[in-house]
Amino acid sequence: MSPTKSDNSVPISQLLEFYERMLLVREAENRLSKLFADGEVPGFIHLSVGQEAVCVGVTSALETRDTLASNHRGHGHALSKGVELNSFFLEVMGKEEGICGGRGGSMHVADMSVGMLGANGIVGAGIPLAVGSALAHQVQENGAIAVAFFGDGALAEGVLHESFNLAALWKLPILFVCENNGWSEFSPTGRQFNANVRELAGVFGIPSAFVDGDDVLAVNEAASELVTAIRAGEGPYVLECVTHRVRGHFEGDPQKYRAESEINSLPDHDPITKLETIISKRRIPKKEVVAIRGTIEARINAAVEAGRGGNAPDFSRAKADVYTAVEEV
Ligand SMILES: Cc1ncc(C[n+]2csc(CCOP(=O)(O)OP(=O)(O)O)c2C)c(N)n1
Ligand SMILES: [Mg+2]
Repeated sequence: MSPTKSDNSVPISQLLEFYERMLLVREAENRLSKLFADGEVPGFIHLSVGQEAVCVGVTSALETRDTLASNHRGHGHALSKGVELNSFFLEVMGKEEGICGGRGGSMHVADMSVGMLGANGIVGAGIPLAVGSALAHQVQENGAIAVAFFGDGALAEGVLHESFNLAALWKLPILFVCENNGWSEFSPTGRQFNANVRELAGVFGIPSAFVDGDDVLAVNEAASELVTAIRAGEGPYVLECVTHRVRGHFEGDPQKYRAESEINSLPDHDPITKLETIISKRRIPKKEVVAIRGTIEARINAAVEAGRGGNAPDFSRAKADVYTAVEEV
């Protein structure tokens, strides 16, 4: 992997676009946190606050035709892949008008029209879905690639090892993105996996790269390079992004297992603050940043109102979209 481009070589329009895209994820999740605390979101939610540079950096290197499979911490993956904001809020708030009819909620947001194959509550389970999607792209020769997002908690899952094997064996067009935030629920990574993801990839002959997952420019540069190689037919790659989970494992988690010093150091890693520093060094007028903040806030206010205005799913339709009629033979 070549060294990261200097901040000065990234066009201002691109910096502002990254900023807007990360802010959308951050503010959507901050609002969901409040809605959850107020009882307006059913089920559990897992926020990716602090990890926005990974989803935005990677998806900015993708096209709509590319597909993405996510995990339980998937709001950023969904929004940055292009799931429409109002439909997203309607879904997470459990409403019939949501993108999955309000039946999926936070951990099952999916939208095939933008290549979002779905969030997933089972650790590791999105990975083989992305492998299957990559196989479909290969068979159809459609030029698209698949991306699997997973956390360090998926590293010890057998399904990841099987997925690496098949992807390498069949030279599938897939990028495996490990969001390594050092925690798997309440356990540090080292307590449940005795290697690291790049060593594991190497065993299967899959090349890998490693980036600071709190630096959107570094993530995007690395992802763009790997996506180009994968699209050119080189087969799978692994991208490990080291990042930081700011909130608890789930909303409401008191995080007693985490050292105070670690919690206190989290603001130093904030990817949005880091980008703001770069933006201010480039002398971009502050009013441009303020305008972006205003636009995001207005969009989120509208999405929350849309979510509140939606209807609860009709229980009589609970089995809809689960079974399909089979023709008699
Ligand atoms: C197969 C399976 N085992 C255990 C769980 C319980 N569980 C939910 S999230 C999680 C930790 C996931 O950690 P990681 O993949 O690193 O993602 P992060 O929460 O750090 O984003 C666990 C063990 C589960 N959902 N599925
Ligand atoms: Mg983790």
